[in-house]
Amino acid sequence: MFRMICLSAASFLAVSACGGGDEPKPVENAAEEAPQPELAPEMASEEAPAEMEMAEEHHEHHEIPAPAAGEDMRVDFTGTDGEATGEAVVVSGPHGMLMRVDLVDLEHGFHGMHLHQVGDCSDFDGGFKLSGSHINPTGKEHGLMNPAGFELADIPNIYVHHNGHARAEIFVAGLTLEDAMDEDGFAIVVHENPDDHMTQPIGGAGARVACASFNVF
Ligand SMILES: [Cu+2]
Repeated sequence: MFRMICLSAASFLAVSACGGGDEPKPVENAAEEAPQPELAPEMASEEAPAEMEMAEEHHEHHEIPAPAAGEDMRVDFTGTDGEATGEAVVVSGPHGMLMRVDLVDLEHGFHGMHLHQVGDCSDFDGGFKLSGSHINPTGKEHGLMNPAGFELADIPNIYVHHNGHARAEIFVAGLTLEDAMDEDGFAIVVHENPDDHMTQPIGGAGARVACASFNVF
């Protein structure tokens, strides 16, 4: 999983930085060793798809690593078709919770993501309304950039690459996992559009497109 993150982030530039003894020859080195410079791009383009395929295979079989030591909770994201579309793992810390998300099959671009009040993502065909509204114990307005904000539910947007993948590690300051896990749990909800971090009530983020339910049912 770490390898996939590394490959994804590094794209085609610096495969060697990802380490690992079984790596194919780094693209940089291939370019240096090529007898004729004009051959290098060809070699690079031949190697890159193989790397991506291997990364895909790894994704099938490896869980996303927890973001820190400690007891973690991990659940799948559910998409609007009811199928698993990624994974979320959360670890509680003394000042809040640290979470990682790993999503697939989403539309390219930035997407709003929030913590919703209820750990129920069962109504995938009904817009994930059962996950309720945003966690907001301090009674603030929505929006990280709002002078009257923000809700503890509010977190930065995630970015989905052209291949539909998004990965992020996010720290939710002031909200521990124990607090979020009240009697009905909570959910991490991904929205259709970016959150502008200002507009009420959800920053213009639109429909709910993926939902990860944390609960004790
Ligand atoms: Cu939301």
